[in-house]
Amino acid sequence: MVALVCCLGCQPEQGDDTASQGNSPVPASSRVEIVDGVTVVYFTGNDRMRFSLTEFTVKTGQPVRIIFENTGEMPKTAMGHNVVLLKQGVDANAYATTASRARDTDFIPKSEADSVIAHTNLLGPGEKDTIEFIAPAPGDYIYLCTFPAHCFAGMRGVMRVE
Ligand SMILES: [Cu+2]
Repeated sequence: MVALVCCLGCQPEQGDDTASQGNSPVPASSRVEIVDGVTVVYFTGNDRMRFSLTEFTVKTGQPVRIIFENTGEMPKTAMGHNVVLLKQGVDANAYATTASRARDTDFIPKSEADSVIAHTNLLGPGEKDTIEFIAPAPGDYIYLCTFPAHCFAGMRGVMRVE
């Protein structure tokens, strides 16, 4: 699911560290914008095990599209990244621990499928994936990378639903 974005005007520019939007709280390497009623969220992960966006806000009941890109250079087997958005109340640390053992399924444990709202594929350098879902009930929802140890190194964020 990589090809949905090009026709909607939401494709981020390359080398977009210069694309700062003044006082916007969203870092330059990330975007949160509404396109045709869809909240489009773009952010990246890198070799330093960081998401470029660790908090964003959406409106309940509205469609959300997350476009996630691995902008690192290290091989996927050493530094793969994904985005897993958890349901409310799920223990992110426990989920991450279970997920770290699920190498056969790219660190998405089938046994914990009920804990997940949506997730991207595990991405190697330069890869991008898109997920879409309807924003759930108001509240805070954790997203994390489930590659072993990445969540604990800080590769996580919060989606706030209003
Ligand atoms: Cu990661």
